[in-house]
Amino acid sequence: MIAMSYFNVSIGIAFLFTVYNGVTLMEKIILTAAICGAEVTKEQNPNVPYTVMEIAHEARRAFEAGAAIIHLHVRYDDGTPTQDIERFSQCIDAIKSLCPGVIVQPSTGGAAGMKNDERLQPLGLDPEMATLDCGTLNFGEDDIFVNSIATIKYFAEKMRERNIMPELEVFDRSMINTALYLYKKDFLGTPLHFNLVMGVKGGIGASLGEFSFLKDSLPPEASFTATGIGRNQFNIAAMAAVTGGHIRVGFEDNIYISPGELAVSNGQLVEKAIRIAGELGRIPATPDEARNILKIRRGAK
Ligand code: KMH
Ligand code: ZN
Repeated sequence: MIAMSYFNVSIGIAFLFTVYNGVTLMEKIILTAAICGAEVTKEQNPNVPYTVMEIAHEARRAFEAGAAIIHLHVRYDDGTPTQDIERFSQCIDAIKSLCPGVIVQPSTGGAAGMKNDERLQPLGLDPEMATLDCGTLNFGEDDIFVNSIATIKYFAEKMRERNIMPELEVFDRSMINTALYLYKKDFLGTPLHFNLVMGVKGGIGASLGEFSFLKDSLPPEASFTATGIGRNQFNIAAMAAVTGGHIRVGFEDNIYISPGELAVSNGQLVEKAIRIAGELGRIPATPDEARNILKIRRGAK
């Protein structure tokens, strides 16, 4: 009797893990590490990297922990965010030498207030992927992150010209509408890959209901990563893991390993996300597996 119910429970769990929402969950999960960001400072967490070597070593810690993608902002040595192509080039070279094969995904968001062509500079290095922010929102207390539809079209064209895969950053439901509008107008091709960024002050929250709402708004064939800001980081990671999504963690989004305890590195955040995903039946993808899952081309810088 006990053996029978154990058997039934096992079958039930296997079924759940296999067919939830038509997705096979016993599958690889892509970990993205957003190691630096443009806003977070050493005053908030002294382990936030600024210099080229600090950025490269933080990338390595994340890579060794299992990150396949490094979402990259860069700073000058005093912490000022920059989209300068030279600085990106130095950081990408240093990251690639310490993290062989890793996918580097430069930000084209930069910091709020930067001009469009300033933000686009890292595309000149022909990365495999880059972010494409799909709308305007209040960003924290004081800033507005401006992305008009004309701007998004301009960025999408620049990425297409260079065969760079956009990761579609959506901070709210309306931005999915905008992305799908741009797809319909042929500014974006398939496959569509989204990053659901949840919990920015000014954007959508990070509750289970909001996560389901955003996820269920995606086209079924699209892939997605989910990013929870601040205390939402690991809740959102778990939600992504059980629904067939991928996970982003890192200092850009959260500086704590647990409430009140600062993280010592991006690697520690990646390790925790992988531990959670592992308990839920997901295995971290290598960079090459991530390239296959996302169908991104090989051979770019
Ligand atoms: N720093 C934010 C204003 C991105 O990387 O594409 C925008 C941002 C998004 O971080
Ligand atoms: Zn970013």
